[in-house]
Amino acid sequence: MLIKSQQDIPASEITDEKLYLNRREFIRGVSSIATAPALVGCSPESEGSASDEELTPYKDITGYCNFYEFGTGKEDPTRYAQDFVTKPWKVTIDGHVNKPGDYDLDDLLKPYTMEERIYRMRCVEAWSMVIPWLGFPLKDLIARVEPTSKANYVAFTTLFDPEQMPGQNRDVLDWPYREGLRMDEANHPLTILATGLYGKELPPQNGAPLRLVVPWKYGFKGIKSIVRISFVEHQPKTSWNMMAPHEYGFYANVNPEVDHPRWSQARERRIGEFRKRPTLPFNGYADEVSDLYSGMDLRKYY
Ligand SMILES: Nc1nc2c(c(=O)[nH]1)N[C@H]1C(S)=C(S)[C@@H](COP(=O)(O)O)O[C@H]1N2
Ligand SMILES: [Mo]
Repeated sequence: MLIKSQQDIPASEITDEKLYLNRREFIRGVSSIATAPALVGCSPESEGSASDEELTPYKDITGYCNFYEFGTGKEDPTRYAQDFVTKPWKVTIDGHVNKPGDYDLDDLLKPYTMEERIYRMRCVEAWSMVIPWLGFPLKDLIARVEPTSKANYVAFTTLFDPEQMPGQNRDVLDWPYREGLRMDEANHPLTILATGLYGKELPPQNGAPLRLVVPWKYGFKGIKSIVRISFVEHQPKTSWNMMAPHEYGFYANVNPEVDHPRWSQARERRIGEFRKRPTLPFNGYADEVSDLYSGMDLRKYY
């Protein structure tokens, strides 16, 4: 089996954006396109209902970002994150696990081939995109580090380095950025740790070298540039919830019926489209994830 680290993906294996954008080719031309590891249909991209939707162009995904460590404007991260150092990168695993430690990112990626890392997912906030991520299921990492029965939640922390991340010198959020998931959410196969998009390494503005993607939740759950993953007993604090608890809950499941206090969440603008479209419950992933919340009042647990 061919095993490659993130660092040494040869240019010949990096799939061309045009190829990704052409969905018909995606479905039909499989065997004729030698340089397309993207065409294997075994990852959740083929299960999730995003599989037949047009992909958002690379320049929009990488040019319109939220990453307050590099400024609060949507174009700031693209401008100011370019020199962010992402290699080498270690992730500290701690808390209630049998195998805590500092794990090297390259080592975490070793089990997967390029094609195994492709996930095509919808991501939504007030705007939405369809993104061909590269990543691997968080549940694989969880299995590897062996959480104990006390681990009810997973807490994530972004790097704290105000010299490299000038936004951390300002009080816009309580740094470092923090996020969390309940253990069953973290173990869901649609929850991934992303390391790239469009067959390329993640650009710094999108959270290089390692960020969370939970496609049925609002964008702010997708914490970027993760340096610590902690297995904890109690529900961890999360950045936007600490900042504005009435506006941003811990769960943050996409829910068109629960408005943000300052705006409706019933419709979204797909980047590249003019007319807004209705937002779907759980961002269209209800069949896959709604069981996680059976019996919960989703107005209370927003
Ligand atoms: N560390 C960190 N992670 C973060 C943010 C941030 O400011 N800092 N912003 C969040 C928000 S509000 C959104 S909408 C998404 C945006 O991801 P994208 O820029 O890759 O589309 O990242 C999330 N992850
Ligand atoms: Mo956001």
